[in-house]
Amino acid sequence: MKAVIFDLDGVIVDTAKYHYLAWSNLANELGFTFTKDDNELLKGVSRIRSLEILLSIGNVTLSDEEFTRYAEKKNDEYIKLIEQLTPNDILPGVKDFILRIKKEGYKISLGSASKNAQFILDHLELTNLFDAIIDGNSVSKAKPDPEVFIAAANALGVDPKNCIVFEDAVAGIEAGKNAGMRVIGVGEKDVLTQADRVITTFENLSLDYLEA
Ligand code: B16
Ligand code: MG
Repeated sequence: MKAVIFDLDGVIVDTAKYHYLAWSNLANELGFTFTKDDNELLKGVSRIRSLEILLSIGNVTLSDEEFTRYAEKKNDEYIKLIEQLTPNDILPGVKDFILRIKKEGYKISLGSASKNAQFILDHLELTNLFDAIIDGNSVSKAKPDPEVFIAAANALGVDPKNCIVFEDAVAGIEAGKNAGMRVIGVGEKDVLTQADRVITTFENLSLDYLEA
């Protein structure tokens, strides 16, 4: 049996702009500026680790209580923004690609760091297409640890070596390789150097590409 595991943010939909808006508002409140370049460091990274990185950029220390409160505040703002997501926000070619590989007998799973993955998939009306959904609520170790992808392979009952991962983040590509899977990067070749292959879009992506 063969399987394809999809990362969510940056692969199926791009909510990086909403994460950025919520994180930069938080930084402003704490008295520093958080730039778009800084935001690149948070892609594929868990919420808690993201806040740690943000605070180190601003040289800010918080008590545990404040830390939890700010993480919740950021998430509340992010959720308000992603409530507006609709199927029109699915990245070009993704849904068609999923439908084509399912027809070919591939099992499919989500492998995302986000605790909001289910909410996002529901808004995109994609939930029913997945045989398994593994997200930030089901795992404890963040990418580049392979836990999320191994859990996806286990949920599908597919050997990791027969799984192909689609990922947009450097940490996620490392996680896929650490899981013993083939990894296709979604984005720029010079950034995603550890991927077995890199694509820029799912539009007109041939299924032969998966077999090669
Ligand atoms: P949440 P992915 C990741 O999703 C995002 O890339 C990353 O920017 C975000 O911090 C992380 O989810 C956690 O998200 O706050 O919603 O739990 O790319 O792994 O699908
Ligand atoms: Mg991602």
